[in-house]
Amino acid sequence: QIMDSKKRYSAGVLKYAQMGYWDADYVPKETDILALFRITPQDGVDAIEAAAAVAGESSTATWTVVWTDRLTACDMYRAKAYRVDPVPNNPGQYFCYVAYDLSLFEEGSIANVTASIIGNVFSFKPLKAARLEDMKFPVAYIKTFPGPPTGIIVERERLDKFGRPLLGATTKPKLGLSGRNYGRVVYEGLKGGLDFMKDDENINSQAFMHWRDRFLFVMEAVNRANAATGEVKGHYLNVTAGTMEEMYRRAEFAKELGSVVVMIDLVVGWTAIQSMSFWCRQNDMMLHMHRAGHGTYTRQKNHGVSFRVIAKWLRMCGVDHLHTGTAVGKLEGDPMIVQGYYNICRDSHTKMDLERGIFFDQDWGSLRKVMPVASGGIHAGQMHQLLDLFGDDVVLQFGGGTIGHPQGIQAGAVANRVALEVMVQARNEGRDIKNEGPQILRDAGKWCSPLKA
Ligand code: CAP
Ligand code: MG
Repeated sequence: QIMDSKKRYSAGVLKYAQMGYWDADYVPKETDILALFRITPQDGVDAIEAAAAVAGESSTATWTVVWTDRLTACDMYRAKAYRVDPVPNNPGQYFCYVAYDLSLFEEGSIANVTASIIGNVFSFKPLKAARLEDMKFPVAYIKTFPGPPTGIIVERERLDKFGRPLLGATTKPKLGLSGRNYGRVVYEGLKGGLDFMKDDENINSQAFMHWRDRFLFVMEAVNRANAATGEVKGHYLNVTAGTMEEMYRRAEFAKELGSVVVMIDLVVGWTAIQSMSFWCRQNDMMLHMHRAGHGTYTRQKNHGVSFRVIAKWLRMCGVDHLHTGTAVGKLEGDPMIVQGYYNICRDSHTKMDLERGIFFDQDWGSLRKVMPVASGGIHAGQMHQLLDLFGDDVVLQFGGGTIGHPQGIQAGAVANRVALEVMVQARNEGRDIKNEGPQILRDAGKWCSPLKA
C-alpha cells in the first residue's frame, strides 16, 4: 500500500512514517499536548502514512528530510502519530491520535497552538479531508493562560442572581434601527424581565447608527431598567471593529458609561480575543463571545475543526460567555454533542465521554468557568427542553422569541421570564419537566396572558 501511494504522490510526500512521525509504541507523556484528527486519506494512501504526515506537517516536517534536522533535538520535537482507528460506520475515515511535546508551543498563545495544529494539514494533498475532533492540554500548559476574566461564579455574584438560567435577547432587526429606537427595544426587553439584551454579530458602526449613539441609548435603557426593576441588568455592547485600537476605544467608552460587559465576534481572531480578554480582566468587565463564522469550519463532519476544540481554545483565551448552541432551535446541533460543548465550558475536570463527543479527560486547572449561551431560534415554548438539557448555568437567549411576540417586546420578555420561573419551580418540586413541561406552560398561561399568547 505504501508503494502504491508513493506512486500517486511526488517523491518524498509519504515518507513521514519513515522519518519518525509514526510510533505505535509511543505512550503520551503527562505533559504532552494531544490532538485527535479524523482523516480521510486519498484512495490508495495508507492510513498510517497519512497519520504520520499529519503529525509531521503539524510539527517539524516538510515533504523531505532536511539536513538541518540534525542541528535540533529532532527526536523530541517530532510530533508522534501513535494510534490510528477506523471510524465506525464511516468507511475510508480514520481517527488518528498525535502527541506533541510541550516545548513545541509558546506559553499563553492560542495563535501559536493553531498555527501548528491547523496550520498546513487541512489542504494537504494525500488527504481528501481532515477534521480536528478534539484536543487535550496538560495542566502545565493550561496554567499559562489566565482564562475567563470573570467566570460563572463571579458573574452571578455581580448580578446577584442564583438558582436559575439567565435570560437574554438579541436586538432585532439585526441592522437598520436608529440609536433611539434601538434603546427602546433594549429597555422593553429588560423591563419585561430579561437579564441581558445583546447586540447582534454584525452591528458595529454603520451609517444608520454609529457606535457611540448605540452605546449612549443602550446604557440609558439599561440604567432605566435597573432602576425600574431593582435588578442588575446588562447589554452586551459589541466592540468588534477593524482595528484593536478602535476596539479598545469602544470598550473604554462602554466602561465609562457603566456597562458591565462587552462583546466581540469570533471573527476578530485569536490574538484579538486574548487581547480583549486581558483588557476585560484589567477593567473588571465580562467578555461575551459570539461565535460568528464558526459554521464555515465546524459544521461538516469530515472536514474542519469541531466546535468542542474551539470551545477549549476560547476558555483558554478567556471569554466569560460563549455561544454554544441550543439543540432545539433554528441552528444545527445534536443534543448530546451540544451538551459536550457545555461541559467543556462549565467543568472543573471534563471527563472522556464518547457519546458527547469528548475523547479526552481535560483537567482545567483553576481556569474559571465560561457561561454557555443558548441562542438561535428558541422561544418560551421550549423552556422545559432547554432547562432539562442545559441546567441552570446558561444564558437562554430569545431574539425573535422576544421581539416577535404578538403583544409586543415587553410582553415577549414577560412570557420568557414567567415560563422560566414556573419551570424552575416545577423542577425544584421534583416534577418531570421533560414530559410535563408543555402542561406546566399551559397552566401558567391561564394567569399570564403574554405566555398564553
Ligand atoms: C439569534 C442570533 C444569533 C445566533 C447565533 C441570530 O437570534 O442573534 O446570532 O444565535 O448562533 O442572529 O440568529 P434569534 P449561535 O434568537 O432571533 O434566533 O448562538 O449558535 O452561535
Ligand atoms: Mg445574531
